[in-house]
Amino acid sequence: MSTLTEISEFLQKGRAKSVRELVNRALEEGTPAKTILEEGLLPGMSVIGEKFRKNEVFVPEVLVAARAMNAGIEILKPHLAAGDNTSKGKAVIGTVKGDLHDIGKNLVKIMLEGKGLEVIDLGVDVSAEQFVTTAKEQGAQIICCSALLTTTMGEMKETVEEAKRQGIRDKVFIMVGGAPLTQAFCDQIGADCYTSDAASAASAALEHCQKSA
Ligand code: B1M
Repeated sequence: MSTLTEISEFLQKGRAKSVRELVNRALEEGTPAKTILEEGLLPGMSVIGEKFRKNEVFVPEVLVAARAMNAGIEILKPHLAAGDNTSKGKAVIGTVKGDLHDIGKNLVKIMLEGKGLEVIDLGVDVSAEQFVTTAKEQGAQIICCSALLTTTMGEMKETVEEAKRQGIRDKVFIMVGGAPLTQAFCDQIGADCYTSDAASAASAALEHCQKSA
């Protein structure tokens, strides 16, 4: 079995310690961090997601798998984020109100930092007011909202409306993403940018900062 397949298997079993060891081994073997993420960790989490959907595993198993995933990402972080250190812009990031999923949001954060953006991470369960007030106080050009639940993605519209209420809509670039989102939804709520993955989000954010500099 290849190290990447083993990473996926141990992630599915929620074995954080083994995932850590295997991710380190894969790095030592010269496997690029992006490959370890995309061909080891993410496929493991996809299998868990599919089993969760079919009621073959339940929240506790998903939670330990998520911990194992985060353990792997933590090791990859310096490798994924290795890039330019000069600040290219400032972004506020969070998972929207009512939503506790943070793995995708954390990946977007790592990629943004890798592109040289300063990132203020508000964590999970973040209200529209928190997003906008923080962006205003910190002078951030970008707000990044992540949502994984169909029941919470509507919160992103609140963020767009709150930015209008606080008078900063024309100063802040609102980016949205997460598994249930689409470009059509982004257009419908009046956000500025939708991307389907973390790396594209970081490229779009950098492009916006360069254009508006
Ligand atoms: Co939850 N969960 N979960 N869960 N969970 C999903 C999302 C679900 C699809 C599972 C399923 O049914 N197949 C389903 C949602 C159904 C729906 O809404 N249609 C679901 C459910 C129902 C729930 C609960 C309601 C379960 C319950 O309690 N009965 C509950 C809700 C809790 C809450 O949030 N209030 C719940 C809880 C949990 C755990 C806590 C156990 C755990 C989260 C742990 C954590 O995040 N720390 C969990 C997990 C792990 C999942 C699955 C299995 C995996 C999510 C994940 O991390 N994927 C998920 C199934 C799935 O998605 N297939 C599922 C890996 C991650 C890298 O992908 O976050 O999509 P993702 O990020 C991607 C892109 O979307 C994008 O970049 C990343 C890739 O590069 N991206 C952005 C993300 N944010 C972006 C922002 C951007 C741009 C791109 O710009 C700003």
